[in-house]
Amino acid sequence: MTETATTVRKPILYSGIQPSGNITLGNYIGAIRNFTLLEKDYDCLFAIVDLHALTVRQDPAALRRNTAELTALYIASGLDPVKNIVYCQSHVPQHAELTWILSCFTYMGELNRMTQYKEKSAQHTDNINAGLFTYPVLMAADILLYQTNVVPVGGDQKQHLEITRDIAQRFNGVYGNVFVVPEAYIPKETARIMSLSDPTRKMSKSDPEDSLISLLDDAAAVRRKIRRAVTDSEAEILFDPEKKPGVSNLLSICAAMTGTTPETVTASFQGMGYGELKEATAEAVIAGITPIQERYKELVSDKTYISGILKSNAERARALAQRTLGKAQKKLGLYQI
Ligand code: ATP
Ligand code: LTN
Repeated sequence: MTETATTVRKPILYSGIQPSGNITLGNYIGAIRNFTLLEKDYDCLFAIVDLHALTVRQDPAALRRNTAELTALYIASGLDPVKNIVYCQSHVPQHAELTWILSCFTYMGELNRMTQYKEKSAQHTDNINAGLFTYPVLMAADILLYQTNVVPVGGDQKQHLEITRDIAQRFNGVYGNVFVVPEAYIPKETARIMSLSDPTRKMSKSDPEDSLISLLDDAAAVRRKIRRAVTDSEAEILFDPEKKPGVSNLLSICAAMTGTTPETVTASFQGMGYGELKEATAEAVIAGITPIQERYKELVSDKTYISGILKSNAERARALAQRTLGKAQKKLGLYQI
């Protein structure tokens, strides 16, 4: 039988992570791992959003290193950089160009309501820059440039997705259907991994080393950090994120890394102590991240591999982005030459 030449186009999925520190177990469980589960059903773009990272002061050498590291970790975690477009935001100038256009379709009042802006400006009082304020417009440009249908993100990004939809609808309302209005994909069952030193806050890659597990931590570091993780003075193993955030965080991590639920892990630890739970959690993390680290080492041992991937994927992304940007420019009446 001959195969028909018709290829059904898959919906487009877009997501991004900032190269603002060591990629954490939270980033893996909350984001990267879900991407690997979704990639077969979508045409995917996974960005290293380095322009977003500039909203907080970055050390140049660290930013360069983190960009290469995140690229390699995306691939080492299972994302195919040929089937998907794994690329770096600053390599595609269309992001910055569309941001300007979209900022003329975004209201100050809308940006003022953004929780992330309020939080980050409270955290960095010495550097409340305009980029921090217009961060969601750049994020809208990222998404809208590729006619994205679906955006998998954590719950913290829901507001940014809503403003993206509002901007797209506002623009389309005036100029016709230029942008696809994207949907957020926020998996309910995905655990929010909390800081090991303060389990009431989420684990963040820009926080101190002892509060997070990096995907590149060796086994000894994982064991040490989990052993020191803050729990409480009781002894009972219960999954109750409100009353027992520390223990519940360990149960969530252990469950996510063994492919089960926190309730199942809780049941299997009845009659045991925190020491045993910590040990089992550490071993589950080590078993989950070791294969990623092995693949990572192979990828970075070839000095030209990562830059080659970034170069070819930037070209693919630019071609797609230019189609949308050109369409928007034309509709706006910017003189075409
Ligand atoms: P930063 O410390 O620079 O703010 P971050 O670690 O919070 O960084 P982001 O780059 O903002 O990470 O987020 C990348 C992705 O990882 C997002 O989809 C986000 O929802 C997810 N994510 C980040 N932290 C966690 C966490 N602790 N648990 C689950 N998912 C997370
Ligand atoms: N703001 C997001 C990172 C991000 C993003 C995007 C996610 C930038 N552009 C486009 C999805 C789609 C964050 O901080 N997690």
